Amino acid sequence: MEFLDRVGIKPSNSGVYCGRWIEAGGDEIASHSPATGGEIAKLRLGTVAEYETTVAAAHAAFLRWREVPAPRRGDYVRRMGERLRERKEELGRLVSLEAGKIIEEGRGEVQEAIDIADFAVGLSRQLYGLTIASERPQHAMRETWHPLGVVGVISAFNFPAAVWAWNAMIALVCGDAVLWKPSPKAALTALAMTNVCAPVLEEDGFGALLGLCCGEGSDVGAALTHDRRVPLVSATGSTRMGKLVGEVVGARLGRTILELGGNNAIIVLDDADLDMALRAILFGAVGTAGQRCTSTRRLIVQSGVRAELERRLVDAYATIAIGDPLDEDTLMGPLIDAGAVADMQTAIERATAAGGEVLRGGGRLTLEGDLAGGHYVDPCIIRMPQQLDIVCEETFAPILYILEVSGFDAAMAMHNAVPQGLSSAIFTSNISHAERFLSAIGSDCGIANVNLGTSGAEIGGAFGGEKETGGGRESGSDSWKAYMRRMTSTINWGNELPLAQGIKFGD
Ligand code: UN1
Repeated sequence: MEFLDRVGIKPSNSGVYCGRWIEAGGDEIASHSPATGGEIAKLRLGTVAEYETTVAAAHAAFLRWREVPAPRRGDYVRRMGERLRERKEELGRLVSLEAGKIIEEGRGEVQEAIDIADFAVGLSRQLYGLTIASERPQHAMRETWHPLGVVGVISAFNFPAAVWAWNAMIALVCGDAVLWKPSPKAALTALAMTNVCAPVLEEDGFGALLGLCCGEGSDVGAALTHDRRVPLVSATGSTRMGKLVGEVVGARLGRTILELGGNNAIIVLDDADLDMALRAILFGAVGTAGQRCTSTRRLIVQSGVRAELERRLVDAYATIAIGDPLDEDTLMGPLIDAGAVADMQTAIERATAAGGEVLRGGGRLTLEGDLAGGHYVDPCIIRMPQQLDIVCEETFAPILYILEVSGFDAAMAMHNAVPQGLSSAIFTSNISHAERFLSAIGSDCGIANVNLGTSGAEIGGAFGGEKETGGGRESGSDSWKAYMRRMTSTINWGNELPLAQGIKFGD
């Protein structure tokens, strides 16, 4: 696989970078393709010892980086974006090979990293503070934003490149350093992203700003979350993991950005455009084999169109090409590993035991030839009598639960009655229902869409969700503020010392 060489992946690799690749002291693991089960390459994990080296180097680099003017920091990020453009195809192939998502989505993921780099470049000239009218004569007030320090990034297997880029590109222009602990299930992509981006910084001795320490959550992850040199930890993954991270970082009063589980629904009302709804549901529920945090897991459909939509979905599912994610014609690749296949089977068993009716799919698939060792499944549609416990949980697999409702109010109540609050969507041609869905009494999610699906957000908006999704926001809009510290300053340019609130003190 020659393309791996072009993004710096060798048969054996170190998983630790601190301005240069250093020898890692942990176990050597092999990264396997979920599509074939075959080994892609080996990498040696870091331990707490290498974590220490990496964080110390990142912190030292931060102390110099914070003095570089933000637009000049943006210029480094611009050059990273250019290098990502040059290596888009190779990186996209690696994402596809290692995470199992189809090649088109692999490319899309690298494009998402390029887009956020572009966004960050513009942002580097727009880290605006405020001026505030002072109540005191001859006084001025202002807010200034300053760099924070080393930002820890914990990323999941399913977006092994883009989610790091959301954090890293923004953190860099904000004047921070980054220390990345990727999922061991997709660590080669982390190596490759570092190989492509860090040389831009290395030229000026700033390579350690993009620290990388592949390792286990129990040692490297724990060291990172406990570390007072890391004022902000941005973590993407399960709610279980996020609660741990939140507790540990919260106990030292550090900051977190948590982007955790989703249980995203599409509501389809009787007046919806069913052609559009169908396409959105397919992309949301089957795309990335249901392994996005934004994947569509619930379809809440009004009685008048339930039967037709169900029929059309069952027909459409039957046409989905399942197979090698690197084949351009494939629409659904494998799940990440055998554990994910088992979790899907368990969820289906629980749903049927509770009265759910499988309308199609759900089984494990054994494909032929090279693909025989892959983790393939048949995407599943289950009609549920009610929103029972299993429907309230996030299962990272292509299971779509269908729930019938009588109208908008019932749909809305059901929609919000789950613990998670990431993404949501409604299909309707009724402007009143659409606007109510987006209003304070509508969707309780961080993302709410009208006449498009739950997944596939653009980078320009703030990304994240409420409730057990963790409340963090990453990527666009003003998410950058979480990566900086705010300073409020009052300047007295007169010759008196008036006190605020008109207080007289010994005058
Ligand atoms: C994730 O699954 O963790 O909105 C991120 C989307 C992508 C990002 C998903 N832009 O589906």
